[in-house]
Amino acid sequence: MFSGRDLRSDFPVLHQQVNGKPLVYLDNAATAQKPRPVIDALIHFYERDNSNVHRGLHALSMRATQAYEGARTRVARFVNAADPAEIIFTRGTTESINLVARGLGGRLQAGDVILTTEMEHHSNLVPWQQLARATGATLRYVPVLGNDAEGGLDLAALDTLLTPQVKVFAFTHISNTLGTINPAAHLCARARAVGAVTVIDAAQSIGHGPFDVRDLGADFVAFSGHKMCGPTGIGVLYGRRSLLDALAPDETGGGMVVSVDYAGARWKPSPERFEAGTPNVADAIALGAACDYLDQVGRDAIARHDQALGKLAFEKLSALPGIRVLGPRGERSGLVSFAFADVHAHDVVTFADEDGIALRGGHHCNQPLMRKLGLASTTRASFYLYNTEEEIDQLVTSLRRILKFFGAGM
Ligand code: 7TS
Repeated sequence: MFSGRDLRSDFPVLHQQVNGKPLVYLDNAATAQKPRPVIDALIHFYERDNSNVHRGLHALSMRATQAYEGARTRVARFVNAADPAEIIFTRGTTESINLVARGLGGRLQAGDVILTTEMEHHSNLVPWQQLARATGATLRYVPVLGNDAEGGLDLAALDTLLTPQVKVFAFTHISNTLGTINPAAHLCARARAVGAVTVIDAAQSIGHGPFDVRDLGADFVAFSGHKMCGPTGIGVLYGRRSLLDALAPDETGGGMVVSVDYAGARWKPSPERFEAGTPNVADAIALGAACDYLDQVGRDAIARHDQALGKLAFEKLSALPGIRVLGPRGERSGLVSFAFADVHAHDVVTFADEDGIALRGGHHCNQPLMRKLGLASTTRASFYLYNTEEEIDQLVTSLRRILKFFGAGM
């Protein structure tokens, strides 16, 4: 096991003052900070190897191509994919989910069902709404258990919801608002039993613990590089090879065709089929460096560390007056959302910022869930490998100052 404190020297951005206080960065569910090896990988590429990939026979192009395809192989190993061709580079989770949703369009029709859950981020919700609208399919939701219950999915409801009409089951692995860890392998197995294709939104889980697409039995998995210590602008769609080869490409153009004439074109197989145009070479390579970094720290250890901080924060925050802390009391991920009866989330974030603490306040792209919970917004603290128990104490101290200022809940 490592201590968050030991890793902080790897992250240059953490060593600064904000509003005259040492930065306490607790907005990791929005985006994670980048360790030196990831920054160095970007610098190295642009200083030494920058060139377009797949098209050149000169030295730089060959080096760039090798590094780019090496990153694909690295990511494949990171998620235990059977074949690097199952890894498609995208801009991030949102683009990955859109790519699957649009690609599956031709296979759905009226009478079919797309199943998702009530706890989805808008990025794993709106694309399915659009697909339902375009195909006449019906969108159904697995309920989230009651207002003050544990914030888990109502698994008993799957008995009636998972019918042979369900063609796609798309669900989040970890809720970015509740901190719930969904039983992804179980959900994939249940979906498979009725012949439904599974799409896992792994945005909040991928960098926070071990992740094995084959153990999970997942058909498609979407994630973002920037939430796992990698750069922004790069993400991944994992797809089971047989499914990818049957998926229609979303974008067409250079690099994804075998041959073109004035009458039409023929597609290459995956992954090129889904990567039209010049890809995001540098960020893909730096994502490979992020995989190296996380594996070097140890993903089991990261999971234990992040979940321990999530649990501790849940306990300490629950003791504050007038607070409602969302999500499961037991096992939970390393993030905690909360709402005060008398203080608006945006005021909490602004006050915490004065103390050098970065939080997030709002609906977290979970508007339907917020409405169901009877809330307009929450404040969220989200932890990662460089965070410490002392930072949770600093958060609690700051929150007490805020409550005192507003004379709230005292
Ligand atoms: N799915 C989940 C579960 C997420 O938490 C997010 C981003 C996305 C999808 C979209 O990822 P993107 O990289 O394509 O934007 N979540 C958040 C958040 O909670 N606060 O800011 C972004």
